[in-house]
Amino acid sequence: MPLNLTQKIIASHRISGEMTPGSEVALRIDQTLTQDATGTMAYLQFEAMGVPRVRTELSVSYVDHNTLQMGFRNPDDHRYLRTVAARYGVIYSPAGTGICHQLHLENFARPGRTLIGSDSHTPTAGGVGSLAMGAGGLSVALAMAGEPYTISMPRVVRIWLEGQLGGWATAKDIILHLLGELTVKGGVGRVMEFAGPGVATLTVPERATITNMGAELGATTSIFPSDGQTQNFFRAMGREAEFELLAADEDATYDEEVRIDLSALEPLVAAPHMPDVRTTVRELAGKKVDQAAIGSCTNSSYADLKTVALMLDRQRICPETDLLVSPGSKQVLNMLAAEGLLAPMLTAGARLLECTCGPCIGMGGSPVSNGVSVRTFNRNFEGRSGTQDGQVYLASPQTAAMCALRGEFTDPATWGEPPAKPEFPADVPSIRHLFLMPSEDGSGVDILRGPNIVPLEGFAALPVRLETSVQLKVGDNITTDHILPAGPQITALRSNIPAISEYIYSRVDPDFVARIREAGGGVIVGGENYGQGSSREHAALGPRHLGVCAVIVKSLARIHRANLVNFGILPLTFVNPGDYDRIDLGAALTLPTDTITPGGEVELQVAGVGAVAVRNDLTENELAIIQAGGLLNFVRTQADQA
Ligand code: MIC
Ligand code: SF4
Repeated sequence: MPLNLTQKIIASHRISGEMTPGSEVALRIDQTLTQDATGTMAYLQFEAMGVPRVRTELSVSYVDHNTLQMGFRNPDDHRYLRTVAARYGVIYSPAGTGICHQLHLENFARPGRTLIGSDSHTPTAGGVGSLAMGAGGLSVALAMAGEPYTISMPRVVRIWLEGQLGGWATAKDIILHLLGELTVKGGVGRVMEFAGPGVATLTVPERATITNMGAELGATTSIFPSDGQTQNFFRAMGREAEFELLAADEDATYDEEVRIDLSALEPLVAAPHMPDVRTTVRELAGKKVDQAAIGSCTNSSYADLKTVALMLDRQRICPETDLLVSPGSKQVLNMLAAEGLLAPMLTAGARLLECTCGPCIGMGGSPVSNGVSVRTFNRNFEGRSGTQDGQVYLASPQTAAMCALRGEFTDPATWGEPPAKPEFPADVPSIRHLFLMPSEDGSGVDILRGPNIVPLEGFAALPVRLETSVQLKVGDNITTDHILPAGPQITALRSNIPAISEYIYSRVDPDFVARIREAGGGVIVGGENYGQGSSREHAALGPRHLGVCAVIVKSLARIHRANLVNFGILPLTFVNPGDYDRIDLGAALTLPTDTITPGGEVELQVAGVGAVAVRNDLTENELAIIQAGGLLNFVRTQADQA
């Protein structure tokens, strides 16, 4: 049977399960990646598994999020990550080397391999034909221990690209267009597989911009074939031996199709506060811009920044506009330096930041009060920039650079000729020597922990009957940034669950933590696409620590749903979405958990309302995990039984 690209990789890694959409499939995982903000938990969990060494082909630990080092916490975490990596056979990328997804693409991602990463933008590696998925830290820890990763077999959407980008339209505009068409939940349960004659016109860094931001569609992942463009990229990265051709079979079939005519695209923007609020740059002409920020795992490649440098050459940015530039990796930075491309940016007035996530999660670089910030990033959730009333617009590097030059959005018709698309120089400087490669035997390595690293707590099994109450009611599209805000103070507590739990929902309802403590636990009621965004399992661990036993919502985002299961929280959905309106904050409810069956319906009894039907989409295994009080308990019990 002819297979599409997604099915090919799944078929070659499938340990169990059927390839029919919605069935549970367990996959062998070749590669894993972690970053520091989620990695400390992932390695603490890995340690708890008692496995002597990682069992993957390749595992990398990147430090790119928590690099501000205001006090001992982050540096202590980095030291822990460095030593735990050396002990268990993980490659370590020190702070400042680059952003995990950019580095992984440049150095390790391979066509046809499976990759899971404790970061939602892991699909970036789909730009070279990897089947790369974001996951919670515990799922990544299990994959490092050699366990399969289970997904619900996605529907495969063929994104058929025709024509060629023209004028100032860029790869970023392709994904902003798609987000406008499909919305932030349009990709849930789906893989976006790119095909068609337009594919060959896009370079790997352009493809990676698209697969990166496919995460904002809620997609399981996004993937491009591996072709001549991919080969050029591997050659430039000095790893042509790792290249292989990979494409869908000629007559492959797909579950859905979306067609995009690249020639019809123009520069686009996602307006505050969701990546799918699509509008054109043209329509915003005249809007004052206080800040432009160029970088993040979406748009920090050599080609992106060289284009910006060429646009800024011999110009002066608007004195009222702040311009921040963060290269994606030291390789990018070195290439810019070698070609004399930093001077034009700096002389024009840009501020050069470290090769890290930086302003993307509010680690510095926050805009002024109520300020308009045009960012080349992938998320513009309210408050994520660190300025609660900041107005963040997502756009291409070209659009952001032009906004910095002019101090406002302007019609691209007035921008003149765009610079030619940059090609890699003949000699791309390698930075691979900066990675700390683990030695064959790490058993003698001392793992060093600071006081901020608090060992994992144990969680109790699910009681057979829950007598509880609604402790929070929220609306649609709640992001993990709503559940657990980012920023330097809070993110520094990622390895300390009791401390970070104090911030759960702090920006949505500052009384939530005190209220649920007082009540001794409770449930959260929410709307559509609950938990979209980040893979941070702290958004499940924190609520679990506070006694959240179930979330009852209209629909759930994939990674957050998996994290809820991993930590023993019941993810339930309303059978009749209208029931959402009947349940109020504070309502007492009972849930007979012993009557829950995989994929079945049960009735909650809600005081003052009566019976409310809820369903679950849990597999037998997932239900057993929740009943055990979470995946770690479940795995331990299984190991004891074996
Ligand atoms: C993000 O972009 O939101 C993050 C910060 O990279 C998260 C991971 C985290 O919260 O540590 C993600 O995308 O998964
Ligand atoms: Fe880092 Fe931002 Fe990318 Fe998340 S989205 S990995 S914070 S650069």
